[in-house]
Amino acid sequence: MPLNIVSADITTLEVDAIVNAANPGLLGGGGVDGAIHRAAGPALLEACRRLPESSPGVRCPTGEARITPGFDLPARHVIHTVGPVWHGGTHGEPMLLARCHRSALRLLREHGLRTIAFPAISCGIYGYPVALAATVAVATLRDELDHEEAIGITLCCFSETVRSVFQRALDMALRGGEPFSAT
Ligand code: AR6
Repeated sequence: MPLNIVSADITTLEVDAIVNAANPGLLGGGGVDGAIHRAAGPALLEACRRLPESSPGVRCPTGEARITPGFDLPARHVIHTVGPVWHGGTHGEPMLLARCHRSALRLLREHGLRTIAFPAISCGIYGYPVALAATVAVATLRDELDHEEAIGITLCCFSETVRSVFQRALDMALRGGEPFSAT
């Protein structure tokens, strides 16, 4: 199945799982996290509250993922992951962002699910430059698709501007080039 890039509100997508760009507490927040909680209804917060803490206040460390039902969403499940906060790129941000995508796909497979939509993890409040995040997301997801053809992945961007950046990263990856070289 292909890797699709769309411009949409992720809470409207009818897929097996949408990914939430959450924070380690998993008790909601702004951005896509807030939108998902509003659309899923209060049962989502209760489900998140029931997830065990690995340390005080931490239900999902950066780079890991947790799954809950989707409740009132058209998506059957929500896979919550926590992207890295951008600190200039020298604090393991690309590795952690790649790990988010891999962790979410691992949960998808473990639950026998087939279709998943990702937002632009870390590209909002967490400040990751969109072009750099797009390169990591596209490379990681294409690598995963090489090993698992039976899943369908949608990259769901919240604006046409962000969608075009992700599309460019994918086009360049398909051509085997550097996505944002100076030339
Ligand atoms: N559908 C799709 N994408 C969306 C939507 C939506 N409904 N709403 C926003 N985006 P952000 P982060 C885009 O800030 O950077 C929260 O408070 C948005 O335009 O949601 O990982 C969490 O609790 C951007 O491109 O997530 C954390 O504290 C992308 O989603 C923190 O924000 C990600 O932006 C996580 O920050």
